[in-house]
Amino acid sequence: MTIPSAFRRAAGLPRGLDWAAASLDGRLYLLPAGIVAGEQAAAAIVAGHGWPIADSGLAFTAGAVVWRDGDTAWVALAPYAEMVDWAEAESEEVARHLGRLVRRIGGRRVPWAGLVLDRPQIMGIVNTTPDSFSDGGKHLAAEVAVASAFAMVEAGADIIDVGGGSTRPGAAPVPRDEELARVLPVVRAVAEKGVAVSIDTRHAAVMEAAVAAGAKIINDITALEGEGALTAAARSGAAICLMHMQGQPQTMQDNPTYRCAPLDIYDYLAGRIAACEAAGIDRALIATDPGIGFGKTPAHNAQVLAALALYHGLGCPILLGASRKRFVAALSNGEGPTERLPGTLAAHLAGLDAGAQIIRVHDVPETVQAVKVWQAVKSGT
Ligand code: 7PJ
Repeated sequence: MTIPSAFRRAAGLPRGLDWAAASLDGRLYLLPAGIVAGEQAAAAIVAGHGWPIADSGLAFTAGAVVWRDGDTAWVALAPYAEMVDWAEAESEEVARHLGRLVRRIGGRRVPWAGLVLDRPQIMGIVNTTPDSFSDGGKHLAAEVAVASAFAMVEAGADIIDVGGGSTRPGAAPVPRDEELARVLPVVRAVAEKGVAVSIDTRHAAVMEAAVAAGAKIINDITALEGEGALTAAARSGAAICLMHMQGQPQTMQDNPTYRCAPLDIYDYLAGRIAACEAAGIDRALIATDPGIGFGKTPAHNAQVLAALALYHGLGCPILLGASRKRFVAALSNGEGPTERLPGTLAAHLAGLDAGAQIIRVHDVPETVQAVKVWQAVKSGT
C-alpha cells in the first residue's frame, strides 16, 4: 500500500507570508522532529539545539513547520535553533505563536488521574460487551471482566479501561441501562483495589455513575460532544480523554475525507479542549487522542501516526489506541483481530518514540515487555 504524505514539501521555511491574522491557530503548526532520548536529549537541550517534550525524557532537535494554504498543508524542516531564529525574524505573530507551541510541547504535565507521566503508561482494555469483535464476548460476566482486569494489573497495567457499549464500525447502540449494568460492577471492583479505572463511554449518565463507583478517568470517543457530557464531566472532577472521531461508528468508515488528517484532527481537539475549559474543566485534567480507526482510512491512520508529536502542541498528554485495529491488517496481510499484536506493537512503539504518554492495549504482558526494552534502549541504562 502506498501512503501519500499528509503534507506537501516546501523548499524552505515560509518567508513573507501574510501572517496578519488575529490568531495563527488553524494556520501554522509545529511538528516536533529529530526526536532524541536520554543523554542525547539532555545534551541537545543544554546546547540550545533542542527542547524537551513534556516529561518524557525526549527532546526534539528539529522543527517541522507546517502551514496551511487553502487545502494544501506545506511542511519545511529546520534544525531547532534555526527554526527559533526564523520565527523571531518572520514576524511578531509568528514568534508569539511558535513560542506558545514550544512552551506547550515542553511544559511539564501534572500527574493525570494521579499517574506520573515520566514513563509510558499502559491502559489495559476490559470490554464488557458480548459482541466485542476482538475477544468474542468472553468478558461478558462481571467476574470474568474483573479477573481479566486484575491479571492485567498484575502484568503491569497502570490503568484499566472499562467499556460496555460497542464502538465497532456498524455495531448497534447499547441501551443505557444495559451499559450501566455491564460496567458498574466491574468499575467498582477494580477501583476498590486502588487501581486507576477509566470508563469508556459517550453517555453522561454512565460517566456520572462510573465516577461515583470509583472511576478516575472519563474516556469518551465523542470528546464530550454528547448531551450533558461536558457538564457531567466538569461536575465529576475526573480526568478526561478527548478522542477524535469523524462521523458516527455505524457509518464512519464509509468514505472518511479530510483536508489534511493530522491537522484537521489537531484543530478538532483544540476546539474540544476550548469547550472543556469553557465548561470549567481544568486543562490539566485533559488528555487527547487522535482516535486511530475512527473515521479514518489506513492511509489517514498512518499519516496521523507519522505526525503524532504534533499533538504535544495542545499541551496535554497524548493517548494512543492502535490495539488490534483493522488498519494493522490493512497495512499488512489482512490478519484477524487476535493476529495483530506485532503490528500493534510497531504502531505503539512508534507512538512512544513520538512521546505519547499512554497506550491503550488488549495485550498487557506483551506490551509491558516491549515497553521495558524500549525504555532501556531510550535511556541507555
Ligand atoms: C479507542 C477508545 C481509542 C480511546 C476504543 C477498539 C475500539 N478510546 N475506545 N482511544 N478505541 N481513548 O478498542 O478497537 O483508540 S473502542
